[in-house]
Amino acid sequence: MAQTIFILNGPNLNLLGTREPEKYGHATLGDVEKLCRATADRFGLGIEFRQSNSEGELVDWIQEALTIKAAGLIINPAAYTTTSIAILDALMMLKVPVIELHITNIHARESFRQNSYVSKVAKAVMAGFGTNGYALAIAGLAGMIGAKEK
Ligand code: CA2
Repeated sequence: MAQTIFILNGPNLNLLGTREPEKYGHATLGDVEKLCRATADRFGLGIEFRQSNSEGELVDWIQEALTIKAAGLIINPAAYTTTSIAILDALMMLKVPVIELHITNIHARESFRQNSYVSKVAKAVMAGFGTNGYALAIAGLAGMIGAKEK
């Protein structure tokens, strides 16, 4: 059976492609989901691609990833990156690789975006590649979990 990876997106990312295209590009979250499906498929991986504006729902989904024995998890925690100990605690329970992803290079932006709780448990961090970073993160995660390109 195909291994499944979770790709979680935090608050306001549902508006991707509709605001600040100079920072975040023109792709919508629907476009990003398609990119992720196509990329994961190359590696024979299934995906659960989700977005929530609610911290608790993101925590529930991380716990679900644990329950269904997901093979790995990619998260763009958005503003919860620097505030959510609840998300950090949930991620700490996972035994599989966690990849933190940001569309922009948070280290070149305001200092308040740079102190990430999620980085404390992330096996790798992807930042600044625009929405193409999602495809790069899937390829990197595939390598970590031994999923070979078809
Ligand atoms: O660069 C990233 O991916 C961020 O995680 C995006 C977050 C920001 O708080 C982080 O510091 C960096 C913001 C998400 C807002 O999403 C929108 C993007 C485009 C248009 C509207 C909302």
